[in-house]
Amino acid sequence: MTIAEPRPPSPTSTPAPEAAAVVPPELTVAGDAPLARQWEDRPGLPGFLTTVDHKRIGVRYIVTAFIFLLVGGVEALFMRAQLARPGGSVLGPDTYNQLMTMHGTTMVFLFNTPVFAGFGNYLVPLQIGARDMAFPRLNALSYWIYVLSGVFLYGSLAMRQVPDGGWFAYTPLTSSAYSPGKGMDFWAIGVTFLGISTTVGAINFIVTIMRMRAPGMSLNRMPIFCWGVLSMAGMIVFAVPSITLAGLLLESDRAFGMHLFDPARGGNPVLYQHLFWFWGHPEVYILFIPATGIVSTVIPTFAGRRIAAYPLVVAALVATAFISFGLWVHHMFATGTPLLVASFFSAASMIVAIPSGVQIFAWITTVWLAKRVRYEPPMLFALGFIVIFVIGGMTGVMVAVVPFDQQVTDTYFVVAHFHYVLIGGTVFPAFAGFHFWFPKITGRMLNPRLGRLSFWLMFVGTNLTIFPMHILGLEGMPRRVYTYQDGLGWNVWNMLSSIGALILAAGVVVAGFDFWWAWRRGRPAPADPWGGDSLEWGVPSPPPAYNVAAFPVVSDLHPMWQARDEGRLMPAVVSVAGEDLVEPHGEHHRTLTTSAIDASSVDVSSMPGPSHLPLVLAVGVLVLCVALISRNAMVGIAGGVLTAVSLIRWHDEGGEPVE
Ligand code: HEM
Ligand SMILES: [Cu+2]
Repeated sequence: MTIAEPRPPSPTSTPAPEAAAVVPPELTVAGDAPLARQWEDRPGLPGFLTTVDHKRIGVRYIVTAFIFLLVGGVEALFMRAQLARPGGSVLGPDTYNQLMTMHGTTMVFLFNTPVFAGFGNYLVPLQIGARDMAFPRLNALSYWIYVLSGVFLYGSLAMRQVPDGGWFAYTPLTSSAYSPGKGMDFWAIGVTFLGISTTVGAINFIVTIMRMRAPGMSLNRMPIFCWGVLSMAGMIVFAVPSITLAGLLLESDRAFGMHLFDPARGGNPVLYQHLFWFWGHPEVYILFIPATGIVSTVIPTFAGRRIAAYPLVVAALVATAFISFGLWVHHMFATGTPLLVASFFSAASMIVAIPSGVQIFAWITTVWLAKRVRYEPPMLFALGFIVIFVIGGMTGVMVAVVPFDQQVTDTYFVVAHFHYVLIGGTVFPAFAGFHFWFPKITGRMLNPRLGRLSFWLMFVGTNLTIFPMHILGLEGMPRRVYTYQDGLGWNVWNMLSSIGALILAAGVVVAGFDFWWAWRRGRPAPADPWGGDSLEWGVPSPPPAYNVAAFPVVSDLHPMWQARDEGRLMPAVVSVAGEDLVEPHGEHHRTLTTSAIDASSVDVSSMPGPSHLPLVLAVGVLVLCVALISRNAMVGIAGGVLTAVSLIRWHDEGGEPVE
């Protein structure tokens, strides 16, 4: 392995001044170099459809998820318009049930999980100093299946068969006896279809993080965001099979007359709840953990100092990932769960607050000890997250108490609780991430004044929308009602909540405008606008298709700060076993693989390039889903052929060779 020792930047390559200060010129090469030519996609639509570039796939995930956030937000606004006054006539009961179901399903499945897959996709290879994800074609497949499962779910609108049984689709309500139309088939098949994407993505993250970190980046030098993504991915591998099974079994009952959930014929409807929530509860941490990874990246950057207690914060992340698999029955305290069983899950539901507390104190300590804190928009969203999430966390401990939960289950108190932890715990960190990495992704700066305006509108809007729901719940307002009578003392709180929803929506619109405008006309961004500590700030904004020409050698948890503090450039690997990594030969995309724990032993691995097969395979599976909904054998055969042919071709092309 040849390491290029730090030396002054060569006059030829003119990287941005900041980059020149800390990264050897070998980390980037001139635009027309063979490496750049080898990694760049074909221009236009062919490149768009065949790319396997993690950055392009990451951006697609983020943009698509943002669009679904807007869709879910509009659905919520309609519900709030209906509930603003008693006896509302904006929506009828069926439409309300459809909007409520699609809102919950869209926000959790199509916005929240994918937005963090998007951040992970874009950032993990850059933060670990790799050129791509371990399985680039699988990566493309996971995106195509994600977007096509969203198209499939919303295809139900075109068929006027919209899912209406609630986002957790409990039986017997969602059995074909009580939900005769195709709506809940769309839900069950759509969720199962999407599960393929999430699982494939998770496996990709685990292998990438464990085998492709830069030389020297041992696990205790890995950025916290990557720990967040690794924990998220590990949880997905164990949790998603449960929701996949719930969806498949529900569809078997509905489409093939099975009776797994029908008590009259030996089935058990509570089994469905166990399968759903064995995924459902870890799911909220599958969202929360990468979100905390973003917060643990943003807060130290704007506090200008290392995070307090890094090892404890990492341990807290991993502990949360494990403990969260022991909580799911707290969603079922009112289903006749024996008290002894319930008390175990109640205790576990309180224990899980401890690692979250550790992280919150680490963030507060980091800010507390900072010499100077910069309250830029990313930092505001990160601090807003702490305030809103702590309120949600406190009501979480309340509903973990069995007798209290039995009082408030299925009321607006629970709706308030999960919106505080979901909006506070995931939407605010996502917006911190949007503002923090927008310059890196687009090469342009956002407008900080619009950023601050959007933050305050979202912060005030969230609290005004959701806080009154606690009071409504304590006053007995059940969830999932499309209207309510006058004179129950619920009018003011509902009106406040609806006004709050408008303010929150205005904040999201201001942010959307800021992103759209800056992407086209924003001030050019340097490689490192914030003074970040991890490797993504060492490459230009936006990064070249190959990310790094030479692979940085890492010897600190904060490589960019270390190079800056020591006023020297970072050494980097330029060849291994005589194989030149900067001036590559042959077609295959080359990257480094390193050993799992301490990233000491280094090897070169090659990955296949762009391909249309991931898209074709995803379309094949979509056609199979359509065949299931339409019960059409011909469509089924077409989908089967498309899927089989693309799988065989993929295999013949050698799939994902990692030597
Ligand atoms: C943007 C502001 C939001 C507003 C105004 C809002 C409002 C609402 C309302 C009014 C309901 C229906 C409650 C009922 O009838 O029982 C609801 C349900 C729900 N919301 Fe939101 N929501 C928002 C954001 C979110 C976000 C960001 C998420 C998740 C990430 C989310 C997840 C859910 C879920 C899972 C349900 C339950 C649906 C069901 O009962 O089937 N919401 N929301
Ligand atoms: Cu839970």
